[in-house]
Amino acid sequence: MTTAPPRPPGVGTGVADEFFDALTRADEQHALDVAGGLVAAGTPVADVLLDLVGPAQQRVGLLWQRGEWSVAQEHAATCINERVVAAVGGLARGSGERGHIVLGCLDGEWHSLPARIVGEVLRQHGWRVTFLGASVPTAHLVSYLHEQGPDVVAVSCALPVHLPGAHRTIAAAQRTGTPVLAGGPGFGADGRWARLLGVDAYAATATEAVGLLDSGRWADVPGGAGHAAVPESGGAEYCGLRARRSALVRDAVDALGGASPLAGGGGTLDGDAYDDTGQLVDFLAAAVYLQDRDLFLDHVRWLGLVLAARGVPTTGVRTTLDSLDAGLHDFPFAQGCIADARTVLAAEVSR
Ligand code: B12
Repeated sequence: MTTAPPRPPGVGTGVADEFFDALTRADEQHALDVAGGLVAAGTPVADVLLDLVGPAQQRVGLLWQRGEWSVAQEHAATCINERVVAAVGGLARGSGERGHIVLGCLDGEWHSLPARIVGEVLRQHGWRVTFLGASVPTAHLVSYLHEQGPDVVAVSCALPVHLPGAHRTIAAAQRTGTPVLAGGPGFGADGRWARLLGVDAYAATATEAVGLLDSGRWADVPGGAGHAAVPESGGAEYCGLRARRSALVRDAVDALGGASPLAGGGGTLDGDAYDDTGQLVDFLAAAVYLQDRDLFLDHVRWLGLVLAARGVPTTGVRTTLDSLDAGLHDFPFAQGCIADARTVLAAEVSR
């Protein structure tokens, strides 16, 4: 009778807590030791990345969202995790024999760590991965695809505000003959926006991506196979909104006397008035582009949560919405989004 080999240790709650505690204290060495210790004990590198580092990063985000961690604490933890991913990833050699994947973040997208984790996991599973990092300009990505001729280009998106730009990137990449794999929460929880933009495939997780790439059954992906359901121009209302962007932002900032819509006493969230207002307008534009009110409403709901956590009233956001409403009186879809956003904010406030 043969005995089954011992199961490699998984990432238990105790280890995860110890790791998170090290991030909380910004103790880089201890975090590296915990992650490296797991690999030394036989835990696969991919499990350490997906079950230890990934969830810890998400927890960091939640603590920042709730106002319990400062931006500096979040940055420190993220920098440590970037080192952990590099160190742990370097402990195992990938064969690279399955094919070549070029992976990067969409133009304007600075959340590079999620993509980095995905890249390492794919590498562990035998793919040669060229990681292009954060915010890759479309034209440069396309030239690179022409030069390198990879089997797949994978794009990561954390914030749906980048989706109008993503559409151009996806279409341009496909014109080079390279199939596009999309992933990240910015494409919608179920990847529905990725499909609207006509990606060849979408995977919610690195593990799903490994299975999909290994199977080679790209055409079986529901709604995939490179047919966009929205026009690449975004339609007339989107074009009009983009053309009016500067005026919309200027009028909204004037309506608040030069303050950010996120200002109001908390002091930990509000940045530049023009940047904060511009971001709200860009989320609205992305919702108009995809003709999906939820894209804007999710963002407004999130804003309500972050402001409430800091005791900041939503007055600034509401004044901004009023100003956008006036500036977009002839834009029916945007008006619907703004009307629903007021309801969403009111519901958050009365909670
Ligand atoms: C670290 C971080 C940052 C860092 C990023 C540094 C870096 N080098 O990556 C910095 C400081 C730059 C940053 C900036 C911002 N951030 Co930020 N950030 C985060 C944080 C805390 C962690 C991100 C992360 O690494 N997550 C962990 C990974 C493992 O999870 P994941 O993203 O879901 O990725 C997995 C899957 O989705 C999938 N996947 C991802 N990509 C791909 C790609 C492919 C091809 C496939 C197959 C799979 C796949 O696999 C991944 C691995 O398991 C998140 C919180 C969170 N919940 O994620 C906020 C978060 C994403 N950020 C947020 C915000 C608002 C911002 C800013 C707008 C803040 C500001 N006002 O400036 C800016 C925007 C910058 C920009 N233009 O991109 C919000 C977004 C809320 C929203 N939906 O609107 C979040 C959710 C924080 C929060 N809880 O409120 N951020």
